Amino acid sequence: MTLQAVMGTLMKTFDDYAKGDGDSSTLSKTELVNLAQKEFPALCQSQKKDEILNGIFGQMDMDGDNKVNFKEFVIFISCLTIALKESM
Ligand SMILES: [Ca+2]
Repeated sequence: MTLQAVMGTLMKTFDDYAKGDGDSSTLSKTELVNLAQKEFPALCQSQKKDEILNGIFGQMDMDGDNKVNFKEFVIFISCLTIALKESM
């Protein structure tokens, strides 16, 4: 897979989950939970998943408007990727 394909996957994944409600340009908390359940199943098996997901949503929503836009989504995925590499 090329890096360009990875970027396309990021865009498509965001769009697929963001269109769950009337506003397809942002992820609501419900849409983020749906995304996490399908894309990060191991996380959602944790008994603390509600606490974890609330914390993640708060960290992703950098401007505090209670929605996650594409820029906030990509910045968070990048930070998560850095943390994953550092944990290896
Ligand atoms: Ca936001």
